Amino acid sequence: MNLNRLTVNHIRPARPRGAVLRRALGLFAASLIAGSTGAQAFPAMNMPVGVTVLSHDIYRIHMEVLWVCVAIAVAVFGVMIAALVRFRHSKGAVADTTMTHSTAAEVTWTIIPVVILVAMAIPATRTMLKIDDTSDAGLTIRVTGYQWKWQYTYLGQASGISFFSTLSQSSNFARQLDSGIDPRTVPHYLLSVDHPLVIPSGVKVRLLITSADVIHAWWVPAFGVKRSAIPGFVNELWVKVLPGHEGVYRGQCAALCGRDHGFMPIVVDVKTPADFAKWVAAQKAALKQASAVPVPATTAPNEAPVARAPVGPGAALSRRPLTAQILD
Ligand SMILES: [Cu+2]
Repeated sequence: MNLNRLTVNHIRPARPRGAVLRRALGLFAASLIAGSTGAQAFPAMNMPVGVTVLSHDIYRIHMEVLWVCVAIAVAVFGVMIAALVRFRHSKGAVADTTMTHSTAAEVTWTIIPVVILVAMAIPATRTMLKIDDTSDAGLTIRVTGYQWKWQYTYLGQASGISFFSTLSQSSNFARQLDSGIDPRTVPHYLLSVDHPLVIPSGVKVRLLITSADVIHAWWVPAFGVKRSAIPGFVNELWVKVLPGHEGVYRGQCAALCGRDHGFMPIVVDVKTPADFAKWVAAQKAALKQASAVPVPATTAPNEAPVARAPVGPGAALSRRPLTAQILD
């Protein structure tokens, strides 16, 4: 057998240089087009910035770490691709099978990652300490989770205001089996409540989170924070919505807490400090009026601290004002 002939017959004919270059340029152009589409879609794919001091801090760290990852990827893949191209077999490269150890290489690939990790850990630790620092709060509110609703009790300057926040009637009716109501016609389906939590913007609001039955979790994505509500424990959380971001923000219980876990949304109405002061005054006036009358009359949603009864099957049996329930 003529080995030389066999070898020659199995070698693929070399592609002309021009064809390879054209193909590489085509791939590069395609990646640029994909890149520009990706850049347009990036804000939608990326983590939301949120509206609080903490959410902005968290977003900043997220972006810093992302760019560190991009730089690492570019460096590692760049070296890898360069090595693949430069030392390819077709160019006659021969693998070095003698090198089994390099102290210099090991020191380098240990020190560089350590420096990168420490550089990322410093701002991350600073932000984590800031997240846990609930001192100097301008307003404190106790948040208690129940199966399946939230109770908000204001302390300090707004003390006396306390109400339950339960799934809105429109969502509750639509979610019943065979209700005949198309959920798509219900505004903010399963994300609306009768009495939202009301807080001022530009003020550090401390939330004391606990539970009266099982473990729940208070979570509003736009605030960048989440805390477990655990019976017998008080977890702290703080929120400072940046001025100019007043509005309604929605969240959900983030702990699987039982049958109606999906039906205890969180809605926060962020008002300017002036509007918040007006709201507090209105609530206190309503409280004063309610204390003068033995049985409080039902008032408009969002206006009076009269809680709704629990939501869910059997709710009709206990659909009475909060005051009446406490007196029972
Ligand atoms: Cu829950």
